[in-house]
Amino acid sequence: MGEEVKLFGVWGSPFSKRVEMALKLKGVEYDFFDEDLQNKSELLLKYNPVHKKIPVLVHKGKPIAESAIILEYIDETWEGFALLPKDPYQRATARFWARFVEEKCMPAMFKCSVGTEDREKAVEEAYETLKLLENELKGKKFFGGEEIGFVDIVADFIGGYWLRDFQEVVGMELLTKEKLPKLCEWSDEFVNHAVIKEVLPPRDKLIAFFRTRFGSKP
Ligand SMILES: N[C@@H](CCC(=O)N[C@@H](CS)C(=O)NCC(=O)O)C(=O)O
Repeated sequence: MGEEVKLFGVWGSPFSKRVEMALKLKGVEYDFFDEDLQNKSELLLKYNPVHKKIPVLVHKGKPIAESAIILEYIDETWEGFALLPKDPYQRATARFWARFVEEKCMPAMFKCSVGTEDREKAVEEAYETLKLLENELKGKKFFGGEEIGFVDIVADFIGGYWLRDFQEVVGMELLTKEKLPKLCEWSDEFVNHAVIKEVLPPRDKLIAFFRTRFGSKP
């Protein structure tokens, strides 16, 4: 029977990919259920009746929602690769930056998909948040040091191809070597990481999705 791990997600969602990255890093096997968000399954609505969103992890029949919370659950449930550091201060620091990504960077980046007049301002605001993230990386390979961990995974939209391809499609310059060199280096490490590489969505499919959704360049 095994562990009975099910993940309700969407193939290209950075939120459900966070969960897949964590499961793969831990070496946990799972069944993936690709949801159609225009026509959500009965099971998704049953497992996440509050937000009705993916991802939902179902472990031994018990559902857990919200990707960052799922990551912590995975870290506490399975031994092996540690997503969060053991030291309480370092754990708190990792949670701080993960929340910063969630609450400041992600909304600022999503705002960049608006029309041109507002876009310049939105890109500037997003840049200010990413600059703080860049400073936090300092001389480190990943946010936690030499190994990939919690903050890197929560920041997958930035580190993975999502942001690079999104900015290409909407025609903005945000994550560039000139503007954010350390974040670019980190992003290269991230996409080339042996486990992450396997989990990232097919790039051509992602670009096609962004084109359909945001592609009408004014
Ligand atoms: N805070 C949530 C965000 C998840 C999220 O935004 N999921 C989107 C897809 S990427 C969703 O399910 N949207 C469906 C809806 O809003 O109806 C998390 O971290 O899990």
